[in-house]
Amino acid sequence: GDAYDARALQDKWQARWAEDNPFTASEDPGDTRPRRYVVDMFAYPSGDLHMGHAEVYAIGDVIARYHFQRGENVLHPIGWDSFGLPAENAAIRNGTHPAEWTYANIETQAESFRRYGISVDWTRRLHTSDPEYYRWNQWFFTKFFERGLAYRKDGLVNWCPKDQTVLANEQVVQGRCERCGSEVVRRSLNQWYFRITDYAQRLLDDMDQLEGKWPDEILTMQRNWIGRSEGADVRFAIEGRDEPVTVFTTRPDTLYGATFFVVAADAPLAEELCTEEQREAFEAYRAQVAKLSDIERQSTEREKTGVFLGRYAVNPVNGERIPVWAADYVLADYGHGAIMAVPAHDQRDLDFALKFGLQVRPVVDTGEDDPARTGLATAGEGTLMNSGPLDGLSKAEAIPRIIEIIEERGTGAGTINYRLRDWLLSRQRFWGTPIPIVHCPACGEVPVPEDQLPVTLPDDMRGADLAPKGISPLAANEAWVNVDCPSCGGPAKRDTDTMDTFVDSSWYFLRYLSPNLATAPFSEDEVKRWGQVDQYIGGKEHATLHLMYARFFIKALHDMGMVEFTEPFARLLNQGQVINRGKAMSKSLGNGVDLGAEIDTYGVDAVRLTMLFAGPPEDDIDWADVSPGASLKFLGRAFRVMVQAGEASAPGTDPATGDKELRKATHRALAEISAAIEDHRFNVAIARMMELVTAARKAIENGPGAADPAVREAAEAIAVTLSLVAPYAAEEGWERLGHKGSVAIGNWREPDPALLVREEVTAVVQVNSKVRDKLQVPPDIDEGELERLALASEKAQGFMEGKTVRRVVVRAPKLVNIVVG
Ligand code: ANZ
Ligand code: ZN
Repeated sequence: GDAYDARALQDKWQARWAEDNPFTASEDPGDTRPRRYVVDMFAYPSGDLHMGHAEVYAIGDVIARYHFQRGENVLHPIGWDSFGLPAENAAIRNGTHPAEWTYANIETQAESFRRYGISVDWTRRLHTSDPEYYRWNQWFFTKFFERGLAYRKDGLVNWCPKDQTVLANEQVVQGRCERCGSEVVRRSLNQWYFRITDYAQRLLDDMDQLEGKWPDEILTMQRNWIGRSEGADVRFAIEGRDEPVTVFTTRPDTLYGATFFVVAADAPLAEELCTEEQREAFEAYRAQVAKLSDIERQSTEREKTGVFLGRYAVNPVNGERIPVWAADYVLADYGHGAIMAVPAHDQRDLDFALKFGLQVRPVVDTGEDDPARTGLATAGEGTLMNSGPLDGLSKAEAIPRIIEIIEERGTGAGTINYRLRDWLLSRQRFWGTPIPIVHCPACGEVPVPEDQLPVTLPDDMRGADLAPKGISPLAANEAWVNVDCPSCGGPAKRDTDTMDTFVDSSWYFLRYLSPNLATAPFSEDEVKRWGQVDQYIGGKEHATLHLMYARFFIKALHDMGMVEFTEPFARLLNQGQVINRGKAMSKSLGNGVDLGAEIDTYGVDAVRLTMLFAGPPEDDIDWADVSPGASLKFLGRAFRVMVQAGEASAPGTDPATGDKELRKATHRALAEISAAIEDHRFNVAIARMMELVTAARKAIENGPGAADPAVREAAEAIAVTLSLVAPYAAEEGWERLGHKGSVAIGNWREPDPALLVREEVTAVVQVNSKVRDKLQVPPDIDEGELERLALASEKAQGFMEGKTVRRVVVRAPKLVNIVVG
């Protein structure tokens, strides 16, 4: 039939693509075509693909297909991030092994990806839960361990009471578990970490490479997360204690204004410093603090609380005794967990001082009113006072001066502090990469030697065996846990924790380059050839998680001499969310939209086109505001143009003799579509495709007719450009136009510059019906634009001075009459 039949085309072309594999990247080192590496963030296999997947993969696919069309050697792989809690929770519910749920879902998603027409290289498919993959997580771990980048320590960790596992700081969102939303509590545990803090400064500095190529928003979030602060460490002697206590301050210039000292109430130091007289009050306070969630503690609204510890600290510059308090607004795990309080210039300290009647001493004259009276700390620029040798200096002069002084006296030093914490790696769950360490009573922590990797997960555990217990379920599997020490051969035990799954996703884009390599995580030669990921596409929810971890990983691999570059992703595009009726889709709101149902109703092409036409890719798409039905109608019109042109002429027809107007429209569309795609303005590109279809229809129906060579040229341009967004309609249209093989590869057309030149016409500008200026304008200028140009004309303005514009008559493109009075 001549009508566009989405479903029939999907079946036909899926089978063809499966047979021909047109999207397989060339591995031939002699292939001189430019290489292009496009990666979509891989999928977590939780059920079938949903609307969010449909959007991100539609976007990645336009980009990949554009480069395929340009004749480049494109690598556009696919994989699954297939370890993680949902699989394990499903296994516990169903009495099964997590692998069953995981691999069944992967197959379902793989089918859906094929149906969705994504231009991927299926030969490189990977799953992170395959031992062939995760053995390399273990290999990296042992290399990091050797380099001191992986280490174990006791510490207060974030604990999710529901998932019964620890969480990295990055996985705690406003005090809640990023996955399940439970309120996170603190626990002291011995855990494995990656020393990402060693890279804090490089993570900041290398953002220079990403400026303008990653969204500003992500760079800002990463900068804030790393949280670099310049300042000083200052050591305060504590009466009755041998060791001084160090505080970190960003305002060492205010040292003379420190009137009290505060220790985090939940830090061991507070307990230690508390005197016997104050013990009871302190214990009561600490119990009260322990009950608060992190959300409450971090609230600035809440009134300040605290307790005097009965002891005094000594200011190292003036010998002044200041009282030591414990409070919850000082955090145990930032800086040194203790502060010098300068209430005149720090609002938190001022609130505290006013509540507890502590002294407020301004040391910077900012010209503002006394903070003790106004309740407002003064943080601005000013001149130092009450500060001995600093008096009269500006803040900028005083900071280096006081640092000099404390360094000379040996009571402190200038320093840089980062908010970033080390990456907490251990998880007390089953479905992840086992940490490849053996604990030996004689040898300590022994990494599993390379020839004994992978340490595979046992396959004899299912259902209730996996239930969360606060320690890893693996600990109960004696056959698995008990091993011979790889070093001394004596009886030893495996580490029973598994790795955070963000380890898996930190390097998968390197594995795609040589997915079956059995001797190394990736081929260094292939990495040299392909280089960085040219374009990465995914959600901004990963700003301080995956995107930070992957950056760290690549720097560590760079330092190990394994990769030449220092940043994984040259360019990053964050898509918005697909929402419905103004809200994120959710079961509880009942506003979910089922991708499969949309595809059944409108077809893949129309759903993809709708996603991309809705707006710029970084904006959210409200599915209630878009019209897949209209997309389907457009595809029907586009298809008909291709069919009609195909029936009326044959491939190879010279377009030179064709209708000039249509030829110009075609070449302009080609130029504008290229520019829009490169700019990631896919909606604009589609609007141009729509205009081209309209122009071609006009030429067929009211112009030179379907047999005109310009109609064929336009129809072929429609097939080629449409293939980026609606591959099924485009493939079939291309075939109907008489071509053999897929339209998708190497068919992009460069516009003919001669056909891009725009003609101009003369527009007359009148003021009160007298001609005052003449403008050269394009013949298709719209009225608003012409009116704007006329009103901006200096000559016309000379006759409008002091008068009011009453009315503007616009006859585009020839005439504008400005009526003034
Ligand atoms: C004295 C002072 C005077 C401060 C002043 C600020 C203004 P950022 O910029 O976030 O690094 N501080 C240090 N450790 C803390 C902790 N564990 N919990 C809560 N607050 C802590 O903040 C550094 C400033 O936050 C430090 O500088 C310290 O207060 C406080 F006019 O020291 B300041
Ligand atoms: Zn041993």
